[in-house]
Amino acid sequence: MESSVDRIGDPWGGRVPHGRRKRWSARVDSFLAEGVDPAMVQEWVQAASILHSDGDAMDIAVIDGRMVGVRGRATDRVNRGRLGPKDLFGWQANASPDRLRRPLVREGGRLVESDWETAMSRLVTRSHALLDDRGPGSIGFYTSGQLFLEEYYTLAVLARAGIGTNHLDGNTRLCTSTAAEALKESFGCDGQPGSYDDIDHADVIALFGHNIAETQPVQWMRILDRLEGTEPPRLICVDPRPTPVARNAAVHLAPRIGTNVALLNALLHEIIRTDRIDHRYVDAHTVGFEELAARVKDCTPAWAAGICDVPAERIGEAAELLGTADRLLSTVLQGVYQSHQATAAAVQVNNLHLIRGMLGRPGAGVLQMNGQPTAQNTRECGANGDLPGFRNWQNDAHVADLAEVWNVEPSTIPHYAPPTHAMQMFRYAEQGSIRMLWISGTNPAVSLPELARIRSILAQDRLFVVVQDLFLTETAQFADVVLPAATWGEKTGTLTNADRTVHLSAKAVDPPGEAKPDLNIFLDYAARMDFRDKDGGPLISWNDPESAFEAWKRCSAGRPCDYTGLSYAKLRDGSGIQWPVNEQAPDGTERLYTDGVSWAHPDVCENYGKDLVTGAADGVVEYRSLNPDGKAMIKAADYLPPHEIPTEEYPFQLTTGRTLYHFHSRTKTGRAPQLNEAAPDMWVEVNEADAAAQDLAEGDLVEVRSPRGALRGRLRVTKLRPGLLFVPFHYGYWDTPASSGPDTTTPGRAANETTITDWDPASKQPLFKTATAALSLIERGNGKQAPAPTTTASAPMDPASVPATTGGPRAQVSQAPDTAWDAPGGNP
Ligand SMILES: Nc1nc2c(c(=O)[nH]1)N[C@H]1C(S)=C(S)[C@@H](COP(=O)(O)OP(=O)(O)OC[C@H]3O[C@@H](n4cnc5c(=O)[nH]c(N)nc54)[C@H](O)[C@@H]3O)O[C@H]1N2
Ligand SMILES: Nc1nc2c(c(=O)[nH]1)N[C@H]1C(S)=C(S)[C@@H](COP(=O)(O)OP(=O)(O)OC[C@H]3O[C@@H](n4cnc5c(=O)[nH]c(N)nc54)[C@H](O)[C@@H]3O)O[C@H]1N2
Ligand SMILES: [Mo]
Repeated sequence: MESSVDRIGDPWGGRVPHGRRKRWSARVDSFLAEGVDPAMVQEWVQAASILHSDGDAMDIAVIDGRMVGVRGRATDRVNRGRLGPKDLFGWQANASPDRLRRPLVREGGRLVESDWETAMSRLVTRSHALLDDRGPGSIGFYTSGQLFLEEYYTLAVLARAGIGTNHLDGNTRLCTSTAAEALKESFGCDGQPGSYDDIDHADVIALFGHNIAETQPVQWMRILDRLEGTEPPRLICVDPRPTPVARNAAVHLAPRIGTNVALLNALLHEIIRTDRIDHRYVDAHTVGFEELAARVKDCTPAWAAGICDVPAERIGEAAELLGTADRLLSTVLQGVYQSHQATAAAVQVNNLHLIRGMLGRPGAGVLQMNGQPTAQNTRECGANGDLPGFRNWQNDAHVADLAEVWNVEPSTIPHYAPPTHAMQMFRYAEQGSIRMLWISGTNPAVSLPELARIRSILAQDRLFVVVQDLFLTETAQFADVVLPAATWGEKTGTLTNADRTVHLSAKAVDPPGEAKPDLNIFLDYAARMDFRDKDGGPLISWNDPESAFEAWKRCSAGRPCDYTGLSYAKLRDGSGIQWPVNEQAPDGTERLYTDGVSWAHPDVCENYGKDLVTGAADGVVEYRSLNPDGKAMIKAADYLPPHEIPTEEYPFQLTTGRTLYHFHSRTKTGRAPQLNEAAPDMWVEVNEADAAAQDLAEGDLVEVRSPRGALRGRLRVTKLRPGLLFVPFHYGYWDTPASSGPDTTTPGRAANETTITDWDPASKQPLFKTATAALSLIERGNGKQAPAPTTTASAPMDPASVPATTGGPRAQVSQAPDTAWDAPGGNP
């Protein structure tokens, strides 16, 4: 039966019970603009979501060249037609009147409208001047996890072989560099072992620092459906906040932030103590077990309880579930990745699976999650700190192979040092060795830590800043040249989600004004710079998305992320397909490591591993002696306390993160009315006991001050762990008039005013989750409420005290079963 549901008030829609090992039923969610009914739609254009890493497949409705709505794709393996609130409503931002329509250039200190010829020639003139005077190391590129594969690949070729700079990284550094690093440390190579379909089979699902209900809502719908079906899974949630995941968990552990390694070591201790080990798997497929067993020998639950402030019995219960699971699925995300021992902790989750032999079978898998929709592609294509195709920069044969693909000399490709990570690029810009920074598809003036410092870096006269975006963002206001980009729905490309599913997302409508796809901008730059290969031919010979995809396929051939069996034709119409796709696996590969680990061999592996404490890279000799046969590597790590611990001046721990209705700096979700109104402004979450101790109440305007800076927001009293403050990071400066530049005099509301310039030593991912702060009252709320949703982790302590978050009539979404899919023998 088709139904209509307020998907702001009820973000996950209704439940359809989903039995273990059964096929997940389809439900087609659709939302059309007011006054539009499906019969009026002239065209449905195939796409996939770009507001998280789920890769939910959908079609865009078009009337007279305008987007008028979206509908989930029932045939797709990822979402079976379901969509989350951001996907249902977020597309409206495309048509926002304040989209950038023309390039801007800085004249006399101000940004003024210009044209492509002027803007691009400024860029090219500056590039040539810097190359002549200071060399390729003076130019840096900071890109995204939100463009398309074709765009990253083109950027990687032009930056690494065209300019010849080592300074190319993505905001994926802030996002999933730990996922990549943890996979490299354990399996020798990036590449997600598990599959979303593991949710259908698992009997225990453990979520480590991952609020999947709010950040991948469609996979949460799948878990919720299973909780109502036969043989429901038991959930373990490790999160200091009362997230929807925590509320549905069989065991909820709410540790002190920054103590994940202690907790994981205790869980490993218990599993080893009780000998819940798959010894055959360990012997056949791994190295390093003895070392792990020795290192966690004293890490008892009682020991960890003291560090994590979690009852030892709860740790025991969690260990019991993990140890007795018959199919265990674990997911890991930012509560682990954005802390000081990020890689060390993420690797312990891999260890849990290795010692229990829980890999490569339905329901037995690890999801070292991605966050951004195309972060996987940034990593594969080498637009982050790796060489394209997961090639190893320390392996000369890999560099030579890449040089052959590009028809350049190996010496053209910088590989004398590890590729520069984003935090280091900003350091170089601060110190003056990077003089041009080209920022595409990311908003660092909101998303990087310690914003006062970031502003001062971007504001320097000597730094030439290029910003390629849809809007005049906080970052664009610092630019010397602003390039207007087309986005999702206005350009064609492919994207790969967190479980390696590749989707095609096609152009549905024209971009506004003179805005251009990022691919065309990069191609135009490469042509103007006249980059050549070693025979004098053009370095970049492709000219549109499909030819770029074909070029990438050649680069991926024989590599773990092999795309050679894919084509645009194959990706059209049906479902997304999981890489590797090649002659051996023409229909894709559901799970990696079904028969031991395949890419850890010293000749094949993506890196030779790092010291988890110092981050120092190992060399090939050490690697060969540790792992001559290319098995999975069990790496132990001792717990180290967080770098900042509460003091009298800063008595709280402070963590930051997301809410269901907004995406990052809200350039899209803040412009979709249903989403914006569900969480319109900054708030601060505090535990009821802490609020009472400071005589604070819901709605009070408070200041959160850290050693770096301060922010203000209204107080929300919740059940998060005592001693902790949580703030969302979605909100940029106070109302900043676009023309007058950032207002840095009033206290900010951005979370990153308070965060620290510090990173995990192995993955270089910054620490957004572990700071300290003081909390003080600015102004009594007098009946006001925090602008925080009630449907999420920020639900108020007393539900009756605050009106429930609802979307009203304009948030009504149609939900319809798909009988063709659900019929016996229907689409498999
Ligand atoms: N609605 C929405 N969805 C999104 C996004 C978005 O902006 N909005 N962004 C996408 C992107 S790019 C990403 S990376 C993902 C992120 O997805 P998540 O990682 O699920 O989101 P976060 O809110 O950053 O952090 C998750 C949880 O970590 C917990 N946490 C904090 N400190 C610790 C700790 O020390 N230990 C543990 N175990 N947990 C801790 C927080 O309480 C929080 O609930 O979401 C993706 N999906
Ligand atoms: N305190 C704190 N800080 C965090 C985090 C946290 O949990 N806490 N999380 C971190 C994480 S995981 C992430 S992923 C980052 C995200 O941080 P950012 O990447 O800075 O966040 P977005 O707002 O998504 O910025 C993307 C920009 O790209 C633009 N854009 C969208 N589509 C396109 C396109 O097709 N082409 C171009 N050229 N531009 C486009 C958007 O308008 C927007 O300005 O934030 C990080 N920062
Ligand atoms: Mo992210």
